[in-house]
Parts: sequence; C-alpha cells; structure tokens
Amino acid sequence: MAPTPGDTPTLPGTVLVIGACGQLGLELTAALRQRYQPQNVVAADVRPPKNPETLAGGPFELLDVLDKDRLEDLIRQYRPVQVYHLAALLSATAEKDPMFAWKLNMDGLLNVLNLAVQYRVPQVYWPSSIAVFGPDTPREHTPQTTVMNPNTVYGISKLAGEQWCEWYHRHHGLDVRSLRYPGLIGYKSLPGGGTTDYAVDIYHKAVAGENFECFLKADTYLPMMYMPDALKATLDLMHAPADRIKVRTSYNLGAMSFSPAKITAAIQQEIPGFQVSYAPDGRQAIADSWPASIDDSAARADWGWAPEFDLAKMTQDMLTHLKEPVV
Ligand code: AKB
Repeated sequence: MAPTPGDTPTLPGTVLVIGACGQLGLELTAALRQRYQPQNVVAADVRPPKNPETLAGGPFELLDVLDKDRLEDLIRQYRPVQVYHLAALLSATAEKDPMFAWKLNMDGLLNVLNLAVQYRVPQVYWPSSIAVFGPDTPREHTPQTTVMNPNTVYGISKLAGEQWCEWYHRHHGLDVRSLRYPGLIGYKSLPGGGTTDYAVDIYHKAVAGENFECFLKADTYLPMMYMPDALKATLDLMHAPADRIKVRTSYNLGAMSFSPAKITAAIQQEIPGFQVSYAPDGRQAIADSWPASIDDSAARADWGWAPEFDLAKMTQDMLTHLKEPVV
C-alpha cells in the first residue's frame, strides 16, 4: 500500500513480521515493504516461503515463535520498532490439535509480549478474530462488547490473547494493538485451516472451470473482508495516534456479510455455468457459533475505519486477478 502524500514513510528502525508466509503475512509484508524501505521489513516464519519470489524483496529469517531464545536474538539483532505477530493455528486445524494450538497461540503471543516489554519495542500488532464470539453472542451486528463464550480452541485462545494484550498495555504501557478479523479473502495467497477458507477456494474453482463442493451449508452467513481492506485497516490502526486507540483488547472490524449461496450467485454473474454443491462437515458447527455480521462502530469512531469493498466489487476484482496469466 503506497503512502499517501503527507505520510512519513520512514520508520526509525525495522519492522518484524512473524508468520510472514501465511495468507495475511505474505500480503502484509509486501504492503509494509511498499510503504517503508524493503530492507527494513524483516519477514520471519517457521518455514521458508513455498515460492521464494513472494518474499524476495527483503530479509527473511527462520523463526519458530515458541523458541524464545531465537526470537530474542532476532529482536536484539534488528531492534524492531514494530512487531506484527501473525503466527497461529486457525479454527479448523486447532480443533484437531487443541493442545498444540493452545501452546502456539498463547505461548507465542506471550513470548512476543514479554520480549517487547524487555526490549522496549514501541509497537506490537496481534490479530484477533470473530472467533472470540460464541453461540450465546448476538449473531447480527455483534457489538464490540457483549457476551463472548467462544466454544472453539482457536476462539478461546484469541479471547485469552485479547485479555493479555490489554493487561500488557495496562501494566507495562505496551502499545499493543489488535483487530478482530472476519474471514479474509485474497487472490495472492491461500488460507489454511480456517472455517472461512471456502470463500477463497470457491473463486479458484470457478476460474479453473471446475465445480465446487462447499463444506458449509448454503445459507450460512459469516462476516468477510477483502484483503486490501484488511491491509488498510491494519496499517491505519498501527499508524493512528495512540490516544485514538481506546480499545486495547481488540477492535471489531466489518466489511461485508454473505453466505455460500450469495457468493455463488455473485460469481455466476460473471461465470454463468459455475455450479456449487454442499457437503457440510465439522466446520459447520464452528460457523454456526460465530456472528453473521459485525458492528464495527467503535473502529469507525476511534480511528476512522471504513471498508471499500462489498461482495460485488470484491468478486469482480478477484476474478480479474485470478484470470491473469501467471508470469
Ligand atoms: C478462520 O476461519 O479460522 C479464520 C478466522 C475467521 O479467524 N479465517
């Protein structure tokens, strides 16, 4: 994302992105490298990127965020002024390996928060999710503050993580900021292990001229967001003056809400022959426990959040990019 005139595109140090090879990490690293000097944006992940080209513009470091000594070495070496900690197991995968999910999602965050305090890292970003809400939560226009009671391991870890962020802010003055992402949809990278992943896979099948079997029921509404909006929200949040950040757990963030039937209809506007069948699996129960739509008025009021993409605009953009020849 290019800086707008009047922005200050230089940071007095480096940026460290942990989990840089994931769906969000790849795109956020690229956006940060466009905004700052690419050499100052350090990508780190437990494995190298599948396609090295994707992270070729700047440094890459191998890092298991559970290895606190290695993380400390990297923080000492690069002295980051911002750390984006994105590494986590998502909802569907976490249900299959609950103990490891809890370890990675909690110990990873606590390693980052403790070292950020110790080395006086000025800013930390950590993503939360709509998964913090559960079956007792109001499903429509889910408020910022409401009944939570998540019933997935991923949701429990995200809710606990939010409380830890707030605690580190209150007790240590750490400037840690967070967003509750809806399902994220982008054409540059694939998600892995989430309940909202179908909304990315469906576009790939449509463009490949294949039919799609959906693991959620046709009428399952979930909050979703196009990647350019997610990147904008993340960077806007991180660059807002600290006194505008009133929520130190995590902000609700909304853009659009649709069901598999609605996204199918949107794709069929462009690709009329596209067919979808339904075979709900264990992910249906996860989706049923989450909000259908989100009230993000706190983010709008505090730091000016406003999404640009709705379902129709996103669908046109996704299909255009996925049809482009791979160079
Ligand atoms: C998932 O489906 O697990 C994620 C999320 C909503 O946090 N995309």
